[in-house]
Amino acid sequence: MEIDVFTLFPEAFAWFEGQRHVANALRLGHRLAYVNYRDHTPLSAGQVDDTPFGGGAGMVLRVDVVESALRARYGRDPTELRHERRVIALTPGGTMLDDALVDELAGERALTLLAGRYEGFDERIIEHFASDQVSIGRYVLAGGELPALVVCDAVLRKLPGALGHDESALEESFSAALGGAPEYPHYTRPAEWRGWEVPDVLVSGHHERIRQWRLEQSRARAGVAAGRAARDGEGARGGGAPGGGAGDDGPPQAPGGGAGGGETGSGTGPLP
Ligand code: 6GU
Repeated sequence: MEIDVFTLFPEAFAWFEGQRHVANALRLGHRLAYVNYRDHTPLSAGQVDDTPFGGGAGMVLRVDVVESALRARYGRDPTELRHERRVIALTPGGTMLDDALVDELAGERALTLLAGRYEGFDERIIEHFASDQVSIGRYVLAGGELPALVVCDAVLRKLPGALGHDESALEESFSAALGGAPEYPHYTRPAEWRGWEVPDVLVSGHHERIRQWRLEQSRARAGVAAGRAARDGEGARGGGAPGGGAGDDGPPQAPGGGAGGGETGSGTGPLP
């Protein structure tokens, strides 16, 4: 996989390349490259943006500047590029990034990410150069660099060999292996801390019971997430849901579950 990030702040990505999964992916032959719009602007004094027609606050990234940067990188008319590779404009109103979209992007040979700054892109950039618009959430950030990092992180860790164990990305939150549900809770040593015990089943050595318990926990968390989403009147947010439900093995309640230790209750409803 080859990812080109177009940005005014390539230095924002230096730390990221030191992350283990990213370094692994690069070592395996995947590529990350940056193009600074400012290095290719046809305008004087490094100008890349301008005030919006019709008035209003902020500055808008210019279409001629982005065209020039894309031409410099790919040596052709950028309107043709999106038929050959995904050209993704990072915009707050774009398609919400989720695990399924990450999987889809991880299957591509090459990606181009366009990060904007200020008020965003001249609409003609999106209309004529981009194949997709992607958002990382319904809130506004000051620029596309953090979203570009999020996309790169999520995509690169899916590549075979990027994580320590190939399986680590298979059975994780929101994956197909868990039916799109959040992941089950994890525990490590010490087995008891301040009276907080690890669920018995996990130290039982019964692999099938452990597998069952984890599936139940994952499903219970999906129920909690769905309940929360229903109350919020919006799509599931998932992630880190306080797990309520205990399985048949009677482990202590998952964090936030409330009920006393060791109880084998099933109270898995959404929290108030
Ligand atoms: Cl992709 N860009 C910006 N500027 N803000 C965002 C976003 C993208 N996704 C969520 N907020």
